[in-house]
Amino acid sequence: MSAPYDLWYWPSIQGRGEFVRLYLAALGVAWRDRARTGDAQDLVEDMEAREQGDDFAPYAPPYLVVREGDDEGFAIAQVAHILAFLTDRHDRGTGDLKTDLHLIQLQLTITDIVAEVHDVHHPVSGGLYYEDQKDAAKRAAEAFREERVTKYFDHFETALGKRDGPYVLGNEWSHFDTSLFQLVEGLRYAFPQRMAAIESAYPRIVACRDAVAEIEGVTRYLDSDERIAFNEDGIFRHYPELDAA
Ligand SMILES: N[C@@H](CCC(=O)N[C@@H](CS)C(=O)NCC(=O)O)C(=O)O
Repeated sequence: MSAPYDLWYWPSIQGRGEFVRLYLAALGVAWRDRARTGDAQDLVEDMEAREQGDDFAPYAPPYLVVREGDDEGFAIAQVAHILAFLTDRHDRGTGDLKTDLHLIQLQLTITDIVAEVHDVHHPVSGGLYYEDQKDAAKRAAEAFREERVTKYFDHFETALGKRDGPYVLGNEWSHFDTSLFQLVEGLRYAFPQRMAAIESAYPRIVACRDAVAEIEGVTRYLDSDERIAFNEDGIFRHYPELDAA
């Protein structure tokens, strides 16, 4: 299958790039993972070249580059923005602008919780090692476990209840659903005790996660070598000292 897109993201983690990979997989669209076929230095050099170029450049990965057609060379960053771009290009919009905007609103709320998950293990600064901010991380983890994750989950559970499910739009999956899948997977990895304690209160979220896993392209991707494992360099990290029921 020819690959109409280049995805640029750090090669050794799922990270934020995974939200884009899962949506591309669901769409049945191939991509080249450029820093995996090369290495992280290629990504650094590509970003530097774009920063010096004429176009507005990505601040940080992930970003997607169109490889063919009228838009060849166009580069777009920010997960929620990339997913909205792909939705338009691959005719996955609902045909109703307000609904499409509400889906992006939900996607941006996933961006928010993903940033909070990252800040649990890096509460002082992303520029410091976890080992240098462990005490603050413990406090951040407790607040995340006790208050934040349930507040976000209540919101997503309610959104999923607006239609019949299993997806937020009903029978048709969207970028919100593939990202919710990744959020649940990541949180199960990072906070297994907490997730085991709360999941039964969120049947629609779990049903949506299960339905996404059955989307043909997603199933194929999850079974492939391209889906690398979660690890402690990524956003969803399992530090046992940060988890509790
Ligand atoms: N809001 C952006 C965040 C992008 C981002 O923070 N990327 C991380 C990797 S997951 C990065 O390399 N950040 C470098 C930095 O913030 O200096 C998105 O959703 O794409």
